[in-house]
Amino acid sequence: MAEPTVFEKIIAREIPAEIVLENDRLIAFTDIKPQAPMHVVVTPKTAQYRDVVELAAGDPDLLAEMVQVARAIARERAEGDFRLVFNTGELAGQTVFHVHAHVLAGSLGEGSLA
Ligand code: DGP
Repeated sequence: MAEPTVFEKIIAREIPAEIVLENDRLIAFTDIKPQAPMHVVVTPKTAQYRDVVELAAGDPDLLAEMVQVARAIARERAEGDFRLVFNTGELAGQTVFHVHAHVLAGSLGEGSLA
């Protein structure tokens, strides 16, 4: 068995996080290193998929649900418009290999990428 990632520890309440939404399949919490006025991470509770490519192939409905949840959070916590970033692979900045979306909203600064 692989070592649990930090997200699995958040899901298991082993480490604290500001949880903004949770249902039976997904959890969303504020990012510890925010890169926009609103920066929330949305991630499946299952640790089965390491990145969005695996998730899209294995459970496209769950990926679609992540997008809907991102929209709901951006409507509730910001003005509704948002960016969705899936860092995919180490060279692209992925550090936690448990698929997750960064939901970013607010003033992002010129040309910034999370
Ligand atoms: P990525 O680099 O795309 O794999 O994104 C991982 C994100 O997870 C990064 O923006 C920081 C965030 N993160 C890492 N550890 C913690 C933590 O313990 N709590 C919270 N809330 N976020 C974390």
